[in-house]
Amino acid sequence: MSGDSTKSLGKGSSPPGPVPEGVIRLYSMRFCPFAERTRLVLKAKGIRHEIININLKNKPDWFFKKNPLGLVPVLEDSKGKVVYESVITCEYLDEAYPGKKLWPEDPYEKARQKMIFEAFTTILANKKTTFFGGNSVSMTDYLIWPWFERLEGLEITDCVDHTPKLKLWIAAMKKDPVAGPLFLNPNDHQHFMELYLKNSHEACDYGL
Ligand SMILES: N[C@@H](CCC(=O)N[C@@H](CS)C(=O)NCC(=O)O)C(=O)O
Repeated sequence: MSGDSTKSLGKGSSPPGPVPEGVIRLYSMRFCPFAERTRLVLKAKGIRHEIININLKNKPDWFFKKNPLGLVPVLEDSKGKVVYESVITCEYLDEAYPGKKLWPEDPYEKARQKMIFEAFTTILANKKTTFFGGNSVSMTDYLIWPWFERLEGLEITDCVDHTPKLKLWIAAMKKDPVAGPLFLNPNDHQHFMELYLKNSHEACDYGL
């Protein structure tokens, strides 16, 4: 019932039971770039988690109790604490869990990376390191990556033809041990989008 590639729960489904102790639950959707941010951070930090996919074209009524906005991603822990909004979920996981810190501890360095995140396209031209936060992958990279991952599926890779630094960053992200394995086949993205735009109830489960 839980996992990256499980069928989504839709209208009429029973709400899942309580979250087991020591595990955090993510309500997600396989093709959602916002939820992918949270999945990247969960994996990068090695946090024990389970995933429940939601059929966003046929949402279960109980899902609105988790997030009144009806959007994924949503985190829920065994005490019933719920966190939604992708950037907030990522920051929460980074702060609440041990392991590699994806935002720098130093307040100024953290502010600097957040400025990069807010204005990454302009800053990119002056970037001297492989990743946005320096020479190793960090939160900024994970927050931005899901949109670049979708360029192939959207057949708009030529939009980075004139930005060689961005192309190098894309190549480096594909090799990242966290982002690389989550890379979704561009054809799957395309078929998902076609179905999603038709409001098909099958969209979120494309390929399963
Ligand atoms: N600002 C939200 C956006 C999340 C979002 O738009 N998620 C989409 C899926 S990619 C969603 O849940 N859509 C369902 C809907 O619009 O009803 C965040 O950053 O978490």
